[in-house]
Amino acid sequence: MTVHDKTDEQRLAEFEARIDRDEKIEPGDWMPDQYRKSLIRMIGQHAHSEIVGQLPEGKWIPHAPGFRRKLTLVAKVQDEAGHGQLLYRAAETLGKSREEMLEELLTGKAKYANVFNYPTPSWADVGIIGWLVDTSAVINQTMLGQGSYGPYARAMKRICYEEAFHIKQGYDSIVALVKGTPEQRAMAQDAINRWWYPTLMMSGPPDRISVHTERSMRWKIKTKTNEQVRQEFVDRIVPQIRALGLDVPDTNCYYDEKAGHWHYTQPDWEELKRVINGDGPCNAERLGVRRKAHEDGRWVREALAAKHTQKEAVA
Ligand code: BYC
Repeated sequence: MTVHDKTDEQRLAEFEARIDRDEKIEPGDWMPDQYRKSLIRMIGQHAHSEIVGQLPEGKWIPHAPGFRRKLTLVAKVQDEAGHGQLLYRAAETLGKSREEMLEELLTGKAKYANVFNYPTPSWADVGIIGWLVDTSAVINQTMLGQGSYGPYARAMKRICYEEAFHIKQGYDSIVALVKGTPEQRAMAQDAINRWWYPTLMMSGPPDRISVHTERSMRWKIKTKTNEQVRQEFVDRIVPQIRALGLDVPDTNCYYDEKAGHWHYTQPDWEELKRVINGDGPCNAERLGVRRKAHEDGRWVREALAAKHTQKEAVA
């Protein structure tokens, strides 16, 4: 019997057996349509998050306090662009073109991480994104690195390595503020107050209302649920915040001895829905900047395409 003689049920059973054995699925392998679609959706959204995610911090590059902070921030923002490239490439292996994905981002059809639709009015926001947002991202992406699709899992390993460095740069700049003047310490606290709930939301809606978790867990697209990832984030970050003498902006956040976890107040899930569907404080601004950058870069893409055509004609 060749692979072509098999029924869809047989193929699905073999595919699921491979997943159960923790084998990686590679681009040319048979996979259920829904597995392919789910990965394209998730990797595409992830790529968009890296690209749009450059903007809230990037706007601080000209205003970074000092040469060393500026250099580090430029490198971090460039890393995020690189992650976007890696991820678009990983999604392309599943059959969707980068142009289609970018079109969906620019027309507002595709989602990207909620957190990047919040403003960054102070320098402390840059530190908090590096420290809190990247910690949440690394916990999630370490989990995704155990996932079943080879190209995505491998991209995660490289990305997590760089994100771990981003956490250090964010933490380091917050430590500098905490050790500074009372005004600087207040800036750090104010940034935590504003980013706490959006960062909690970053791990996704609660498991009871998450649409994709069940199937994604079955096929190891995700290897932990949204709530497991969020709890890991809270357990890691709360002691760090308190160790710096800062407050978690949740009066009902306490260590639950019996559960062995930090208890926290649930975010406003209606806010997450609004923000990811286009109605957050900065959605219009972020997409506006992306659209302009896309237009500004058109001549480069056209010049490259012309050069390519010319080479083919000569050959
Ligand atoms: N933001 O069924 P659910 C970074 C959507 S960037 C936006 O739970 P799933 C960085 C979800 O997509 C790293 N949308 O979904 C960069 C779905 O919508 P659709 C960002 C969200 O997929 C620069 C619907 O809500 N990380 O580190 O099982 C500077 C239902 O949700 C969000 C990634 O992108 C959200 N927070 O789980 C600094 C990781 N939550 O498609 C840092 C990859 C939910 O049905 N993505 N939605 O219309 C994932 O791990 C998963 O997609 C999620 C959601 C955990 C986010």
